[in-house]
Amino acid sequence: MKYIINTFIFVMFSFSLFAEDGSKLWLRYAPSETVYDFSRVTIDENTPTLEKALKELSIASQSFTGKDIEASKATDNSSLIIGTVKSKNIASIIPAKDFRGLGNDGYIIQTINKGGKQSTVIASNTDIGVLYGVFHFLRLIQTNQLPESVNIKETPKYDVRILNHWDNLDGTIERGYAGYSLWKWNELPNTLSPRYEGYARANASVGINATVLNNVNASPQILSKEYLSKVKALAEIFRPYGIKVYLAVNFSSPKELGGLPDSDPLNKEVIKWWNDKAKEIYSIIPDFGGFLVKANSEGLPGPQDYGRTHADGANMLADALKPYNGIIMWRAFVYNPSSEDRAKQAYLEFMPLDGQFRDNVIIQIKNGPIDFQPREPFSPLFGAMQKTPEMVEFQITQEYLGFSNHLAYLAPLFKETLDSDTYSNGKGSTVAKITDGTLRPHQRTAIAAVANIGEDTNWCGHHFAQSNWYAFGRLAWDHQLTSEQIADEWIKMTFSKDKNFVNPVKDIMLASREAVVDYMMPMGLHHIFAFGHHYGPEPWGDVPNARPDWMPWYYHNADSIGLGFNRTSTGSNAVSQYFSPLKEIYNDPSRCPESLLLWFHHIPWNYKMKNGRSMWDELCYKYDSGVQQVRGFRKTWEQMQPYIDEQRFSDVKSKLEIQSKDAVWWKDACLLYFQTFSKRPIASDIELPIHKLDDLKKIKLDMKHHN
Ligand code: BDP
Repeated sequence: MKYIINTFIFVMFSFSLFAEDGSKLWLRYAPSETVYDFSRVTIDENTPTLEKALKELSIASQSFTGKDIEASKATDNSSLIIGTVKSKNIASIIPAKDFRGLGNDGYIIQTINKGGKQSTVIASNTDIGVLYGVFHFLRLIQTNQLPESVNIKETPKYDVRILNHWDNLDGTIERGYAGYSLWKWNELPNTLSPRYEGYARANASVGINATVLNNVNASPQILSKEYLSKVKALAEIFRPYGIKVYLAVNFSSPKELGGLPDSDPLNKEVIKWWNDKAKEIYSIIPDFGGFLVKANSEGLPGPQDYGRTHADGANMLADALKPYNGIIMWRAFVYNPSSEDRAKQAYLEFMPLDGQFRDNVIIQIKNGPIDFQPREPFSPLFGAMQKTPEMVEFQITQEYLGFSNHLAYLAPLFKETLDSDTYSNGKGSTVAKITDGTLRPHQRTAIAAVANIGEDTNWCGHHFAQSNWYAFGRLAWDHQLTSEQIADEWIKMTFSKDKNFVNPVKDIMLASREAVVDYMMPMGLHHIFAFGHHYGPEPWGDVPNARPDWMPWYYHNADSIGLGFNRTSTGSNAVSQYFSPLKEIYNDPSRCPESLLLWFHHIPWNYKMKNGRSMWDELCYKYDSGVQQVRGFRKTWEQMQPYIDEQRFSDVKSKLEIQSKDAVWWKDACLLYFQTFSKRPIASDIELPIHKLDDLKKIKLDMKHHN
């Protein structure tokens, strides 16, 4: 009997090596033959963060080699020496001047030779810097990149590297596709899910140091005493991992929660209410980060309800948080149903306020002027506000890129924005350099992204969606990393280091975002999604009495002549919001990048593209190419079975099947619908539509859980 039990345990154990559910993310620390032994660690300090650093080394060492670490204060015989500038051991090795310029989060990783023995030193000004250094060191090992001798000095490009959770207090997530919220508000603060720490650890491993816990469409309740005690519990778990908590606030909180007659930012009682609230928050969460605010946008309250400006509103909150070093991230995502092109509205609203904001306000601007579309030009507000700190908001959750069903690696999208030249301070004024302080030094720089994390076992719904969380963190740390480098390290840590797996999968990832653009909205088309849930195509969409700026026809403008939104000087003149020479380039169809042609121009169906095809034919080829690419991804993935665990292999496989069907759905819906205007045949050498337009128009998805 004993024998049988043992065998059973053995079988279970070996099986678990092969069945992976994705819950470990990129922190699997897969056993490997070529592992550097770092089991003897020297450390002569003790802080909660350094304990986490040791814990991480222990998890990794056990997983790599089965050997736990031994920590001691003495340096003899040690393979790894870690500590801050305050450590005696570190001070005897690294000269004080080397710490200059490392700031709070930067670190040094260096190989030293002592008495003929080689060890690695990880040092920083602060304990959190040491933790980041430890994660970097472990990443080098996991990706087989640890050289004989290292000499690394790293500092992050942005001060605040923040996730925005659109999590509601009832546990649902707006635009969340990985199940319900991680935050169990009804259990907090008494029951603490182990996933809270897992979340903090994963963020710290990529350098994310801040989080907004709740939806920008904020409930005033989040500021109640009851909820603040729950927030405090989370903040305490996150703190050793260097993560500060922020909250999204509802501008009407003084009225809704505080019972005041209004929430006018110039009303003394309202000001007092916020001051008192700030005091209360900081008394229980001393390192609280600040507020994120969506105001006067999509029906939410704001200062304009009282005839005040966005600056009046933001400054009032900024003053309340200033004594505690808190910041206000004030969103520029504002637009109203009006005769003005939606793409122009944020700029028109905010430009006159440039210079009026307090220095602890940062304007948070979505990467494009509309709304997280598969492709948009960068928002013209970047660089335009000369006297106001600006930050980018990306969307990691795939609201407009196939939810957690489609494989879309978003580093290329993030980088496209960050690398865009705004020309605001002459050539080379990229969005990255405007926002990271290079061209415009500001007190604090920041970068945000809407998270795709939920309670699903694999955190993000699709195994590959984890790469977007990872990529955002890595780019927030260093936007000069290439999409390829990031994909490479992520694949090696998450799946396998075998080049027969890494290379083809990397090719899939790098092509994936453009494939989505091709089968959904090529050539600058945008916002032709199904109403409300934004999953499938609905270019014909026309909901009675709905706002025109929520309707696909508002954006695509298909007619008998052509397709696209005329934003040139003869149209809405949105091009005028860009600096020269961009405004002239975008204004001229022959110079405008073809990837943005229909964003800026209404183009005739027979317009000749650079490759000689008519615009209509090119549209057909683009849609078809999107479909063919996804088919290719599927084929490649089929070959990947031998390299990874069965569970993740088949999970991804079935998602790719959905994506492949969806791509055909998109192509057929868009081409058949636009054909009713172009009256031209589908290009003869592409795959012909398999659906009928009338049938496609009948599809109504039940997306209750997806808002
Ligand atoms: C849009 C989403 C909506 C968000 C809004 C926002 O559809 O759910 O509330 O953006 O960013 O993309 O505020």
